[in-house]
Amino acid sequence: MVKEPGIYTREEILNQAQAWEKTLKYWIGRQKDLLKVYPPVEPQEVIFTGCGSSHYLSITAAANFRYFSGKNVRAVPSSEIIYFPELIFEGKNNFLLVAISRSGETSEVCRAVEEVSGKYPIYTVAVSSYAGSLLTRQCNSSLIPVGAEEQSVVMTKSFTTILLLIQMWIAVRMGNSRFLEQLQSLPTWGGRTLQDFQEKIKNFVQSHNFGQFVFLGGGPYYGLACESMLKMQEMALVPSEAYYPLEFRHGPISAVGSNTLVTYLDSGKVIPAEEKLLKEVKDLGAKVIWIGEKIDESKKKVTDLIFELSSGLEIFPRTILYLPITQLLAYYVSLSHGQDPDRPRYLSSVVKLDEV
Ligand code: F1P
Repeated sequence: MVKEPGIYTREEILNQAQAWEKTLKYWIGRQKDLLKVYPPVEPQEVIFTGCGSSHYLSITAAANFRYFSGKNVRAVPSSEIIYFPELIFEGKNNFLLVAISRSGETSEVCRAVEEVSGKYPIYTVAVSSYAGSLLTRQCNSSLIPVGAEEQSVVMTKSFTTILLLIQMWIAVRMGNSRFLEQLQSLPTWGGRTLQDFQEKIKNFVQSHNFGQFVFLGGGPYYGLACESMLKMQEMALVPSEAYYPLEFRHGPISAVGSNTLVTYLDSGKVIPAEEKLLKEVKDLGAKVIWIGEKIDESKKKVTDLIFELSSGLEIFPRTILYLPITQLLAYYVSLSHGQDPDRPRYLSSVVKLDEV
């Protein structure tokens, strides 16, 4: 029987709130175990690492960890840890290295952990959809979500569910009950939103013909803008870029035209220069999608499609709600270009490189 294009990806996007629910339920009952996932000596610096989607996940996870812990935290792609460890670890003590990988088998992330483990004072935590994967065996401890395994090559529900588990870990570790409480309301909200938004995205994509995609997000949303860019590249095989919003004003705006779709992930901070930027790209002929908690009247005038989350959640706990929308956008663009979102060209679900 011929497989329907994109069937796995669609299921994984639409049912991701179930994995959020399972993960929350499992780990809420095991908070003592979450507390144990931490170095015996307080770390001086925290590094998040991964490749591809898991690198973009690291960027957002690092912003969360920084905000709630006040520590020095950064995200570094795993290949940089292998080839430039001196730029990251030299001259400092007691690192916490959080290595993220859906498969737990990607060459660079496993190699990065192996490379630096004996050499520097590092405590390692693996975050993977699969218990027993190579990465989980290499690290001092691990965090495994529930129901985040995927059949599709591209990461969708695994991204949001792993991020949610990391947020739970941060909330428990930092003793932030307000953050933990807000995270627990995500599954109810996620299911409803996806149903409401799916048709809207499909109709919008089917009534336009875009050739260039831009995702803008700042603060904790920058990693999400990057991940949205990657989804578009992987599923639809089209040019796609991500920027901190005002960075787009410094050059990339020159390439905007009537076939450009700009998706703006609004953090909720009042930033008049960003609103002006949206107006400028619209005046240049681009279409603008707005995603955020609640839109101001003035911003409505500079957007073509609005996704109001109305979650009642603060800037960090509502993070994962932005992603199903951009995942569905990439999914429908992929189908409209005659691609199979489940099977991106030249890509496998695990990248194994003999040379690293
Ligand atoms: C990372 C990754 C994904 C990409 C594709 C290939 O995998 O590069 O970002 O979408 O699936 O693998 P992992 O280390 O998270 O398993």
